[in-house]
Amino acid sequence: MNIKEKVSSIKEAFTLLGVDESTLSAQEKKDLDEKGYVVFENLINEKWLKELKEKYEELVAIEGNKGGTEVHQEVGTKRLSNLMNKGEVFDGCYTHPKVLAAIHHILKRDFKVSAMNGRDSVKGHGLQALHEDWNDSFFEEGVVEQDGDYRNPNDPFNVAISLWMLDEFKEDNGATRVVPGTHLKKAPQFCIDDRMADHPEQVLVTGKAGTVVVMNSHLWHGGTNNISGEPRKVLHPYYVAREFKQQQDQRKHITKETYDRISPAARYILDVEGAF
Ligand SMILES: O=C(O)CCC(=O)C(=O)O
Repeated sequence: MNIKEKVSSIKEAFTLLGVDESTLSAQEKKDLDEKGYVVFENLINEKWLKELKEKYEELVAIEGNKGGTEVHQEVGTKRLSNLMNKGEVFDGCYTHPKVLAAIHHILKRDFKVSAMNGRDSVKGHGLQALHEDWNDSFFEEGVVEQDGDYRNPNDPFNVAISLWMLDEFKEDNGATRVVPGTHLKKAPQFCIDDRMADHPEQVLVTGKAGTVVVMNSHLWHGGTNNISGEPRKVLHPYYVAREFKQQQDQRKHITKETYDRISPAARYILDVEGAF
């Protein structure tokens, strides 16, 4: 296929990006199925890591208290959004073959980017309620009938996320907590009373800078309190099954500069083909 041709399925995008059945090992697939997440160590090389960190800091300095406004702001947290339009350095994150293979293993069908945000909690902040990332905002108004959960346990999974650690995630700087296996349960608000409290089965996902975690977003998870105040910058390329709404309308936000720079496969994954 010519590199400039239009891509019309995730299968075609995968062929162009070099994703196939062997991209994930059997153990990686098992982790996703059973624990609900998989850890890829050293996925970001040193040079790229440095560039990503520098760009993150540069954007935080430029955007100040406006950071994250395109999608979401959070007290005590330096957030960024719309990163696909804020630097070529981010192009390789949401199109990384290993990440895409893991996302497809979770969603098992055609999908697209939902949003690409960044998050860095400051000292004494960052604790989030245990949550899953699936809620009624993904449906057109009036479509969802709330019956105690937003997803039937027999339905396929709808959302998945990758966590790109730009700093080391430690026990005391606000690493993400997860409760392994809970992607197979109902959402936490229907199962536990105090979602801010530690959960007896929670695990802190720690890792060196350069580690990437792919997580089923129906897994119960959340940021923890940054006690030490050391930075814990993370990027969140986040995906949704193609039939649902994106957290950030990519077609509305895509700039001509980004559109012209990225590949047809990337345009398909952002769902912006024909925007210009
Ligand atoms: O950055 C993290 O540790 C997780 C963030 C998260 O789950 C969220 O913002 O919804």
